Amino acid sequence: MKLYGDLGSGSTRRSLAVLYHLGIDFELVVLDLFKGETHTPELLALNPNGMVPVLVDDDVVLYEASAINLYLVEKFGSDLLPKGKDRALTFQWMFWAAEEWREGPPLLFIERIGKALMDIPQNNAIVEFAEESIRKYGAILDAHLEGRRYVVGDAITLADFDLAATFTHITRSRPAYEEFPSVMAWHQRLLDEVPAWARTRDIADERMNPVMVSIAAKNVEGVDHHGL
Ligand SMILES: N[C@@H](CCC(=O)N[C@@H](CS)C(=O)NCC(=O)O)C(=O)O
Repeated sequence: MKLYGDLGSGSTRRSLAVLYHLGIDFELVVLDLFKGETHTPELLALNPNGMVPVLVDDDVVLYEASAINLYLVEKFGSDLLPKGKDRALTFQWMFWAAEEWREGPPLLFIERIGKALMDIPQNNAIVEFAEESIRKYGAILDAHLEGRRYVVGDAITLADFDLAATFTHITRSRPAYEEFPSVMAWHQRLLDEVPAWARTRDIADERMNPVMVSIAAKNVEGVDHHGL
Protein backbone atom coordinates (compact mmCIF):
# COMPACT_ATOMS: atom_id res chain seq x y z
CA MET A 1 0.00 0.00 0.00
CA LYS A 2 1.32 3.43 -0.98
CA LEU A 3 0.27 6.88 0.22
CA TYR A 4 1.26 9.79 -2.01
CA GLY A 5 1.36 13.04 -0.08
CA ASP A 6 3.01 16.32 0.72
CA LEU A 7 3.98 16.28 4.38
CA GLY A 8 2.89 19.90 4.83
CA SER A 9 -0.58 19.20 3.46
CA GLY A 10 -3.41 19.15 5.99
CA SER A 11 -5.34 16.71 3.81
CA THR A 12 -2.38 14.34 3.54
CA ARG A 13 -2.13 14.59 7.32
CA ARG A 14 -5.73 13.33 7.74
CA SER A 15 -4.84 10.03 6.05
CA LEU A 16 -1.29 9.80 7.36
CA ALA A 17 -2.60 10.13 10.92
CA VAL A 18 -5.08 7.29 10.37
CA LEU A 19 -2.36 5.06 8.87
CA TYR A 20 -0.10 5.74 11.87
CA HIS A 21 -2.94 5.48 14.39
CA LEU A 22 -3.94 2.05 13.10
CA GLY A 23 -0.32 0.88 12.77
CA ILE A 24 -0.76 0.00 9.10
CA ASP A 25 2.30 -1.00 7.08
CA PHE A 26 2.59 1.32 4.05
CA GLU A 27 5.03 3.12 1.81
CA LEU A 28 5.02 6.92 1.88
CA VAL A 29 5.70 8.65 -1.44
CA VAL A 30 6.67 12.21 -0.56
CA LEU A 31 5.83 14.93 -3.09
CA ASP A 32 6.47 18.68 -3.04
CA LEU A 33 3.31 20.47 -4.13
CA PHE A 34 5.12 23.81 -4.26
CA LYS A 35 7.30 22.29 -7.02
CA GLY A 36 4.26 21.08 -8.97
CA GLU A 37 4.94 17.44 -8.14
CA THR A 38 1.22 16.73 -7.75
CA HIS A 39 0.73 17.63 -11.42
CA THR A 40 3.11 15.17 -13.05
CA PRO A 41 1.62 12.73 -15.59
CA GLU A 42 2.09 9.91 -13.04
CA LEU A 43 0.13 11.75 -10.35
CA LEU A 44 -2.54 13.05 -12.72
CA ALA A 45 -3.14 9.46 -13.83
CA LEU A 46 -3.89 8.61 -10.19
CA ASN A 47 -5.80 11.79 -9.39
CA PRO A 48 -6.85 14.07 -12.26
CA ASN A 49 -7.29 16.88 -9.72
CA GLY A 50 -3.52 16.97 -9.20
CA MET A 51 -3.97 16.77 -5.45
CA VAL A 52 -2.82 14.67 -2.53
CA PRO A 53 -3.38 12.45 -0.66
CA VAL A 54 -3.74 9.48 -3.00
CA LEU A 55 -3.81 5.89 -1.77
CA VAL A 56 -2.83 2.97 -3.99
CA ASP A 57 -3.59 -0.50 -2.67
CA ASP A 58 -3.16 -3.06 -5.47
CA ASP A 59 -5.96 -2.22 -7.92
CA VAL A 60 -7.59 0.28 -5.57
CA VAL A 61 -6.67 3.89 -6.37
CA LEU A 62 -8.35 6.44 -4.12
CA TYR A 63 -8.22 10.18 -3.69
CA GLU A 64 -10.10 12.34 -1.14
CA ALA A 65 -8.69 11.87 2.35
CA SER A 66 -12.06 11.03 3.92
CA ALA A 67 -12.70 8.28 1.34
CA ILE A 68 -9.19 6.91 1.94
CA ASN A 69 -9.83 6.88 5.69
CA LEU A 70 -13.17 5.11 5.32
CA TYR A 71 -11.46 2.51 3.11
CA LEU A 72 -8.72 2.00 5.72
CA VAL A 73 -11.09 1.54 8.67
CA GLU A 74 -13.23 -0.86 6.65
CA LYS A 75 -10.23 -2.90 5.51
CA PHE A 76 -8.39 -3.01 8.83
CA GLY A 77 -11.28 -2.59 11.30
CA SER A 78 -11.31 0.26 13.79
CA ASP A 79 -13.63 2.07 16.17
CA LEU A 80 -12.59 5.31 14.43
CA LEU A 81 -15.89 4.60 12.66
CA PRO A 82 -18.31 3.63 15.44
CA LYS A 83 -21.57 1.77 15.03
CA GLY A 84 -25.22 2.86 15.04
CA LYS A 85 -26.15 6.44 15.87
CA ASP A 86 -22.54 7.47 16.47
CA ARG A 87 -21.66 6.25 12.99
CA ALA A 88 -24.26 8.57 11.49
CA LEU A 89 -22.97 11.44 13.63
CA THR A 90 -19.39 10.69 12.54
CA PHE A 91 -20.52 10.98 8.91
CA GLN A 92 -22.40 14.17 9.73
CA TRP A 93 -19.27 15.85 11.13
CA MET A 94 -17.07 14.52 8.32
CA PHE A 95 -19.38 16.04 5.71
CA TRP A 96 -19.71 19.23 7.75
CA ALA A 97 -15.91 19.44 7.89
CA ALA A 98 -15.75 19.19 4.10
CA GLU A 99 -18.65 21.49 3.23
CA GLU A 100 -18.50 24.13 5.95
CA TRP A 101 -15.54 23.97 8.32
CA ARG A 102 -12.84 23.77 5.63
CA GLU A 103 -14.32 26.61 3.54
CA GLY A 104 -12.10 29.32 5.05
CA PRO A 105 -8.78 27.75 6.11
CA PRO A 106 -7.48 26.71 2.64
CA LEU A 107 -8.22 30.24 1.39
CA LEU A 108 -6.22 31.73 4.26
CA PHE A 109 -3.36 29.35 3.50
CA ILE A 110 -3.29 30.37 -0.16
CA GLU A 111 -3.49 34.09 0.67
CA ARG A 112 -0.96 34.14 3.51
CA ILE A 113 1.47 31.39 2.50
CA GLY A 114 0.95 30.35 -1.13
CA LYS A 115 0.85 33.90 -2.47
CA ALA A 116 3.77 35.05 -0.32
CA LEU A 117 5.77 32.19 -1.81
CA MET A 118 4.79 33.20 -5.35
CA ASP A 119 5.46 36.91 -4.71
CA ILE A 120 1.80 37.77 -5.21
CA PRO A 121 0.19 40.29 -2.82
CA GLN A 122 -2.67 38.85 -0.77
CA ASN A 123 -6.28 39.68 -1.63
CA ASN A 124 -7.75 41.30 1.48
CA ALA A 125 -11.35 40.59 0.40
CA ILE A 126 -10.59 36.86 0.28
CA VAL A 127 -8.85 37.02 3.67
CA GLU A 128 -11.89 38.79 5.12
CA PHE A 129 -14.26 36.19 3.62
CA ALA A 130 -12.12 33.33 4.99
CA GLU A 131 -11.94 34.89 8.46
CA GLU A 132 -15.71 35.41 8.53
CA SER A 133 -16.28 31.79 7.54
CA ILE A 134 -13.84 30.57 10.20
CA ARG A 135 -15.61 32.64 12.90
CA LYS A 136 -19.09 31.49 11.78
CA TYR A 137 -18.26 27.79 11.85
CA GLY A 138 -15.84 28.15 14.78
CA ALA A 139 -18.76 29.33 16.93
CA ILE A 140 -20.83 26.29 15.91
CA LEU A 141 -18.06 23.78 16.62
CA ASP A 142 -17.21 25.55 19.90
CA ALA A 143 -20.80 25.27 21.14
CA HIS A 144 -20.88 21.58 20.17
CA LEU A 145 -17.58 20.79 21.90
CA GLU A 146 -18.42 22.51 25.18
CA GLY A 147 -18.38 19.78 27.84
CA ARG A 148 -17.38 17.07 25.33
CA ARG A 149 -14.10 15.20 25.02
CA TYR A 150 -14.33 14.50 21.29
CA VAL A 151 -16.70 15.40 18.49
CA VAL A 152 -18.75 12.18 18.68
CA GLY A 153 -18.96 10.34 22.01
CA ASP A 154 -15.97 10.00 24.34
CA ALA A 155 -13.43 8.59 21.91
CA ILE A 156 -11.86 9.87 18.71
CA THR A 157 -13.47 9.11 15.37
CA LEU A 158 -12.60 9.92 11.76
CA ALA A 159 -14.54 13.16 12.26
CA ASP A 160 -11.96 14.46 14.74
CA PHE A 161 -9.14 13.97 12.20
CA ASP A 162 -11.16 15.63 9.42
CA LEU A 163 -11.94 18.65 11.60
CA ALA A 164 -8.56 18.99 13.30
CA ALA A 165 -6.66 19.08 10.00
CA THR A 166 -7.29 22.83 9.76
CA PHE A 167 -5.02 23.28 12.79
CA THR A 168 -2.05 22.11 10.73
CA HIS A 169 -1.06 25.65 9.73
CA ILE A 170 -2.42 27.50 12.78
CA THR A 171 0.92 29.25 13.42
CA ARG A 172 1.39 29.99 9.70
CA SER A 173 -1.97 31.01 8.23
CA ARG A 174 -3.33 32.14 11.63
CA PRO A 175 -7.04 31.24 11.70
CA ALA A 176 -8.67 32.87 14.78
CA TYR A 177 -9.22 29.60 16.65
CA GLU A 178 -8.03 31.08 19.94
CA GLU A 179 -11.43 32.85 20.07
CA PHE A 180 -13.02 29.42 20.62
CA PRO A 181 -11.90 27.91 23.96
CA SER A 182 -13.70 24.57 23.61
CA VAL A 183 -12.25 24.08 20.11
CA MET A 184 -8.77 24.90 21.42
CA ALA A 185 -9.17 22.52 24.40
CA TRP A 186 -10.41 19.70 22.13
CA HIS A 187 -7.47 20.15 19.77
CA GLN A 188 -4.99 20.16 22.67
CA ARG A 189 -6.63 16.94 23.94
CA LEU A 190 -6.07 15.35 20.52
CA LEU A 191 -2.40 16.35 20.58
CA ASP A 192 -2.00 15.06 24.15
CA GLU A 193 -3.93 11.80 23.80
CA VAL A 194 -3.47 10.72 20.18
CA PRO A 195 0.22 10.16 19.36
CA ALA A 196 -0.47 10.00 15.61
CA TRP A 197 -1.89 13.52 15.74
CA ALA A 198 1.12 15.01 17.54
CA ARG A 199 3.50 13.06 15.28
CA THR A 200 1.90 14.35 12.08
CA ARG A 201 1.86 17.91 13.48
CA ASP A 202 5.65 17.68 14.03
CA ILE A 203 6.16 16.21 10.55
CA ALA A 204 4.15 19.05 8.95
CA ASP A 205 6.02 21.70 10.93
CA GLU A 206 9.38 20.24 9.93
CA ARG A 207 8.34 20.19 6.26
CA MET A 208 7.01 23.77 6.40
CA ASN A 209 9.87 25.38 8.36
CA PRO A 210 12.16 25.93 5.34
CA VAL A 211 9.18 27.20 3.33
CA MET A 212 8.50 29.82 6.02
CA VAL A 213 12.18 30.77 6.14
CA SER A 214 12.17 31.40 2.39
CA ILE A 215 8.99 33.52 2.70
CA ALA A 216 10.45 35.52 5.57
CA ALA A 217 13.53 36.20 3.43
CA LYS A 218 11.36 37.89 0.84
CA ASN A 219 10.23 41.45 1.20
CA VAL A 220 7.16 41.64 -0.95
CA GLU A 221 5.17 44.83 -0.86
CA GLY A 222 1.61 44.21 0.28
CA VAL A 223 2.30 40.80 1.78
CA ASP A 224 1.60 40.48 5.48
CA HIS A 225 4.58 38.75 7.10
CA HIS A 226 3.35 39.16 10.66
CA GLY A 227 3.92 36.00 12.65
CA LEU A 228 6.27 34.30 10.20
N1 LIG B 1 -10.75 17.33 -1.06
C1 LIG B 1 -9.38 16.84 -1.08
C2 LIG B 1 -8.46 18.05 -0.93
C3 LIG B 1 -7.02 17.69 -1.18
C4 LIG B 1 -6.16 18.94 -1.26
O1 LIG B 1 -6.65 20.06 -1.18
N2 LIG B 1 -4.86 18.71 -1.41
C5 LIG B 1 -3.95 19.83 -1.57
C6 LIG B 1 -2.93 19.88 -0.44
S1 LIG B 1 -3.72 20.12 1.12
C7 LIG B 1 -3.16 19.63 -2.85
O2 LIG B 1 -2.75 18.54 -3.16
N3 LIG B 1 -2.93 20.71 -3.60
C8 LIG B 1 -2.12 20.68 -4.79
C9 LIG B 1 -2.71 21.48 -5.92
O3 LIG B 1 -3.84 21.97 -5.78
O4 LIG B 1 -2.00 21.65 -6.90
C10 LIG B 1 -9.17 15.84 0.07
O5 LIG B 1 -9.95 15.93 1.05
O6 LIG B 1 -8.29 14.98 0.00
